[in-house]
Amino acid sequence: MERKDVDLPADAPKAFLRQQHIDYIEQWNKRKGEFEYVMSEYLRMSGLYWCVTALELLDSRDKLDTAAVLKFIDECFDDASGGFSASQGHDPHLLYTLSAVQILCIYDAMQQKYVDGACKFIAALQREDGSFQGDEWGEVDTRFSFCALAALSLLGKLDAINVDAAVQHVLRCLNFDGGFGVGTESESHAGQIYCCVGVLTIANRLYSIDQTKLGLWLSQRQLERSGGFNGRPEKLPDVCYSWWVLSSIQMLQCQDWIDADRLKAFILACQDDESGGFADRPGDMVDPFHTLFGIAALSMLGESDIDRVNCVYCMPHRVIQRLGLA
Ligand code: GRG
Repeated sequence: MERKDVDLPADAPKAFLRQQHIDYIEQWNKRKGEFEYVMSEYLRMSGLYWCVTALELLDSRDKLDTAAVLKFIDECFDDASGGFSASQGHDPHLLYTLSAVQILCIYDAMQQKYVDGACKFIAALQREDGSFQGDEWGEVDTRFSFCALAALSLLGKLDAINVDAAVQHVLRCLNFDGGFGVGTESESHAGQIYCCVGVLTIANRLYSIDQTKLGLWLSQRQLERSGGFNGRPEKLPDVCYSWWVLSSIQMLQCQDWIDADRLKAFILACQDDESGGFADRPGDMVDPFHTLFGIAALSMLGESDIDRVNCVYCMPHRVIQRLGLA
């Protein structure tokens, strides 16, 4: 049976458009009054992390005002809980606490109050069964387990939580097909797999799963016509899965099980050669989310114009080395 897929347009970009992407991200952060920018306020801190990381990987930190970024992060820090919010006046959440910690690590601008706050905030969100809720309202998701372990390991403070219980929860979310979902008995999904494999990697517990079975499921995400990855069976390819799938494959060390050249051709075809930036699929609208994950995946594929990305943290590898984590 033919799988859902797309064809790459004959005139789609075939080379990496480095300067256009730098310009696109620089412009995006100047569009403060525009509809799209305003509508993404609820995830601004992560949006900033996507932009900062993409620019770092392109060696272009100067395109963002570092002082303004650090001021924004400080304004999103909640003294009472110790967490960070998406934007000023919003509630703190694990998703944005990880993004803030990542940016602070990239800029080497950590402060003791942030370390103490983040430890307190994250520890308070671990539940008895080892899982994590994202905020005080109680939603539980394997994404939040990753946010907790990634942020604390970047801070050198994994001892603030019960790591073994966190691992046990992730292992309870393992499915018969070798993958992981949002929680127990949830469909395997490449984004959640990245999070769970990330948790197991940070906790040094990858040996607890069948890595061959999972590597096979991940390699089956590559589609025949386009060469791109989907996030689960019977879905269309999307450039962000180039990151979620390939980084997981790297952590499992089975890179040879996919066709890297065809994946690269798909990712390059998702670039917009007029505006810069990447879209989910060729010809669609670009955005900072797909732009970071397109660039980061190309870095893993060895694109020479991009700095090396770390496959666990999605940050420049040199930063992870500076922190003594690689
Ligand atoms: C530091 C890189 C990094 C991440 C932090 C938030 C997080 C941890 C990870 C998110 C992982 C995830 C769930 C990614 C998937 C995002 C996405 C494109 C979801 C869309 O899912 P569906 O099911 O789309 O709507 P499909 O592709 O299945 O049609």
